[in-house]
Amino acid sequence: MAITFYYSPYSSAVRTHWALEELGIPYEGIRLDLKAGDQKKPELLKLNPNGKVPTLVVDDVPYFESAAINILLGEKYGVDKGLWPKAGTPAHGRAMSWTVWAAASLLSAGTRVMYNTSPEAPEEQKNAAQGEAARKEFDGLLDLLDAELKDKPYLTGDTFTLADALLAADLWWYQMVIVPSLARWPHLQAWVGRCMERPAFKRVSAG
Ligand SMILES: N[C@@H](CCC(=O)N[C@@H](CS)C(=O)NCC(=O)O)C(=O)O
Repeated sequence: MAITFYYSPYSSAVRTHWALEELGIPYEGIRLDLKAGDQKKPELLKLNPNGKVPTLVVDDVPYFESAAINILLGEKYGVDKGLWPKAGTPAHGRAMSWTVWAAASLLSAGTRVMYNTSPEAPEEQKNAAQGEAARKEFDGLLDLLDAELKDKPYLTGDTFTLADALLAADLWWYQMVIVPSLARWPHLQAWVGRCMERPAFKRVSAG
């Protein structure tokens, strides 16, 4: 097995970096300088036509889109290690669904909140009404996540999985950019805290 991971810190690649560290499988990490445009170099575009991080190459097969990569990692290496549920179980349904929910539903609302309200976003692109609508949608999604975590410590039940890693990685970023306090969502807040206590996350967040 040969795995190459192209990444940049504080990016969508944290989702995959965390998963790789949890799995404890050998991989070569190649850090890209996004500002310098490393991700758009022809050799990188051949692996990831989207020109972004993360990109993962497993035994010469390239993968892009972090949710797809993490699902692949879970299916291929996570089941035996108890980090990804077995296909056909209710926990597997939850792990798949929350992974895609984070990448499609929550990220869509979160990105719109950021572009319409964050001080770092260009002023001329901001629209207050859209920002308000996106914030309502984003907060509502966190409400449902909070309710989901009311009776269980992790997204699929009693066990931490790579679905928790992916969504908690996003919450880490959201806390930095659009939701500094999670106090309104106590179950979600406690879950984020539990996930971030994990040594794998500590290694990744250290840079
Ligand atoms: N949906 C993609 C998003 C990837 C993405 O937007 N990556 C950003 C960093 S967070 C990037 O590489 N940006 C550099 C660029 O767009 O040139 C995924 O989850 O893999």
